[in-house]
Amino acid sequence: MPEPQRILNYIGGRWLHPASEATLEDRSPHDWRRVLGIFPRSQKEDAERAIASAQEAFPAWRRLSRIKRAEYLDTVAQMVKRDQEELALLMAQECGKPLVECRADVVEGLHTLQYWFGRARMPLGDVLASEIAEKDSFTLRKPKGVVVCITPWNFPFAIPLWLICPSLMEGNTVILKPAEETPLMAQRIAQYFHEAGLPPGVLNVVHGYGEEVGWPLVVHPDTQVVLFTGSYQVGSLIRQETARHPNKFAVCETGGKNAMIIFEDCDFDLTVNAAVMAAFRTSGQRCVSASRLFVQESILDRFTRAFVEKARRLRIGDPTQEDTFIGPLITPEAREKVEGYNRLAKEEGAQVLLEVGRPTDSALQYGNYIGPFIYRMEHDSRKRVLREEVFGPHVAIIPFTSIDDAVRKYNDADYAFALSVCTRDYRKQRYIREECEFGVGYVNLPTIGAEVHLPFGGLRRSGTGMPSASALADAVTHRASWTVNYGTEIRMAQGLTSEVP
Ligand code: UN1
Repeated sequence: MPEPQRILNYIGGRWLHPASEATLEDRSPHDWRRVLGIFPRSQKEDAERAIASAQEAFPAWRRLSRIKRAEYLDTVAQMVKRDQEELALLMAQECGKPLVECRADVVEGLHTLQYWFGRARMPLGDVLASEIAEKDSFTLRKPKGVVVCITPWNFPFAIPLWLICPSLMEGNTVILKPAEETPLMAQRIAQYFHEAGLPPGVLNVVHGYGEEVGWPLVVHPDTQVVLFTGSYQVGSLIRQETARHPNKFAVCETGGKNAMIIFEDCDFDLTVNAAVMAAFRTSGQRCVSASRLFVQESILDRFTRAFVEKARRLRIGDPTQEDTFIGPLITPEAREKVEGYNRLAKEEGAQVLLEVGRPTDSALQYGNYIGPFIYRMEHDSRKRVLREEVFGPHVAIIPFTSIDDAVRKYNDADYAFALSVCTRDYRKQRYIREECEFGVGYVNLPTIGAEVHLPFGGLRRSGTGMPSASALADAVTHRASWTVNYGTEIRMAQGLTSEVP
């Protein structure tokens, strides 16, 4: 077995041990005995060091031209292109996603770098007329300061870049606190920016537990923005905390209970494939994975048979193998949580259609593997399994009769993130779009696979209602107005007199 890699904090352009010297282990989801990396268990002191360095770097960074700032993203993009395959393999080992999905995650990160590089040359505000002919008004964006990015393990490359790239390009400095399950991928991101020659302190990375090093970043008066992707419980604490500060703002992406609405006139084979992808890609561990399939009663049996048959045949295995569809879950605790929900579904009266469980293959015995769990259940908002986010290959098939019945059942939920409607009827497509609450919507597609130039975010428990990805420019900048008088005297708008006695 190869030696575990040494992972360090990156603060002020230097690779540092945490002040306490304490460390944590980064384990392989495929073989939990295997330690891939040793990383810092940072504390408040380390967080404060990173904040001081980000604060110090801010004035010079924001004064640099927007286009020059963006050129660092282009430099990193070139390196990522060079290393794509190696990054994907490392990710498969560290986070357990099948290789094809890891490649897409790397490409999504690359697209993010390219998108924000290009966007630097696009307008950053408007020119507006005034009531007074001698005046012009402008809008512009001003960076906010130090941005804290707290990111999950399920997209360990793309999501940190989603948050870092707009923050840096708009002139903020950044502290990344990556998930403790995927520190190696975060280390790679820091290395790229270091190699690109980013000035010290503009990007900092601190590793460790959320409670120990993430929280001090959130509560500190000198951090202005918190960008968080993770659980509703943590996101909600962050929102409450940031609300107490006069000058702090949070954007939180906090999961979903996403759904597909499948009508009898759908393109059947396409829809079955879309449902398999939505429910089981990433083993259901996406914020946008579908765990509720609303199926019109007239095709319920036919759809169920086809869907269950496909799910039964999905290949569970080592994520570094090309033909694996379902890799291991991220941790043993994650698997126990999913198993708990599978049991709960039965207790709540689910009719189980497929329960693959833990694979018996001895090659997978040390991994966090679990296969698909599919059940049929009538909609009932009191059932916890139909309300709570499971984050695993666990999916309910729920019958509906009419379009209004589908809308009512769909909206009867705590989360509102991704929605897909499958029908050939354009009127139904539009009705669903107008009547259902969601942030990321699809027609005749799975609920997964959003592209980086779209806004990405949900409502209710799914987020702050301020989307992420391309929409983040609004969160990391303040839109200021700037009005200039070219006249030789003061003339006021709104009919206000400018006479001064
Ligand atoms: C997530 O689920 O946390 O839309 C992010 C998608 C990916 C991003 C998912 N582009 O499926």
